[in-house]
Amino acid sequence: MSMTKRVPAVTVLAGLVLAATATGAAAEGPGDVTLWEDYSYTGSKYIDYAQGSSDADEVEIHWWDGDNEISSVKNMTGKWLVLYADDGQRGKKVCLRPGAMVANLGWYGFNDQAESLALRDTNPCA
Ligand SMILES: [Ca+2]
Ligand SMILES: [Ca+2]
Repeated sequence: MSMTKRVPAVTVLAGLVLAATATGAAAEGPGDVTLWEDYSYTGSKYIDYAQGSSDADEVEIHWWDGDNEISSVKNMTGKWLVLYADDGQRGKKVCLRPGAMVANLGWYGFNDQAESLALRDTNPCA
């Protein structure tokens, strides 16, 4: 009967989720913000930040490894991802909705511009 088949399937799925959480190393997983040097999620992965890893969810992109180089982004968090053109969450910004995947930040006029980022509960660009 179908009910007996569903139970193990759910158990396996829960196990996978727990395993991913336990390792903490799953790239681009739920809760992660990932920034790449090149278009379409390629090149150096300069930022792979797990939501909640810092108190204010504010991240400084390294001046040498990432500033003015970021071209694609995945926001796998439940928050708005804000990219700033200057260090310290300042300057021109672009706001990407929860779950946003942007293969080319040029679509937002923001290719090779980000120097810092933050996660926010509401859209600060609205
Ligand atoms: Ca680039
Ligand atoms: Ca920076």
